[in-house]
Amino acid sequence: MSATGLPPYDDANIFARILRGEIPCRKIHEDDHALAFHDINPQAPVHVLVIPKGQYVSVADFSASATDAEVAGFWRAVAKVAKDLGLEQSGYRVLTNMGSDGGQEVPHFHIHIFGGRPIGRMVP
Ligand code: D5M
Repeated sequence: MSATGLPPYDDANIFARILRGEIPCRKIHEDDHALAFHDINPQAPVHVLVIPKGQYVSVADFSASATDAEVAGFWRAVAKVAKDLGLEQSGYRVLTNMGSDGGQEVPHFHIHIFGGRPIGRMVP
């Protein structure tokens, strides 16, 4: 655990490797604060991941440690990607998993965007 009580960032995680260009991704968007790419195991016709460029483990770490510019830039990128993918009119879902109970597999904060069909009510 780090001083915040959250786990330390592991820069060997798969999204860190994508950010460093060590492994490929199907990129949709990139700017100063965010990278968006298609999920390798899509759960909907559109299933995209948006990740911050900074090293944050989870939404808790991002919220505690990112600058206001990073937070704003990241969320603007999420909305822009959904809009650019044509999801705004029909709608979409954004979701993040945090920690073991949340089912988080990759320890680099990321938002899932699901769309392209009715996603339905979310129940665990
Ligand atoms: O979800 C982690 C997500 O990351 C899961 O939907 C698969 C996806 N994933 C894993 N590796 C890759 C690569 N290499 N490219 C694209 N997508 C990937 P979580 O919220 O952590 O459970």
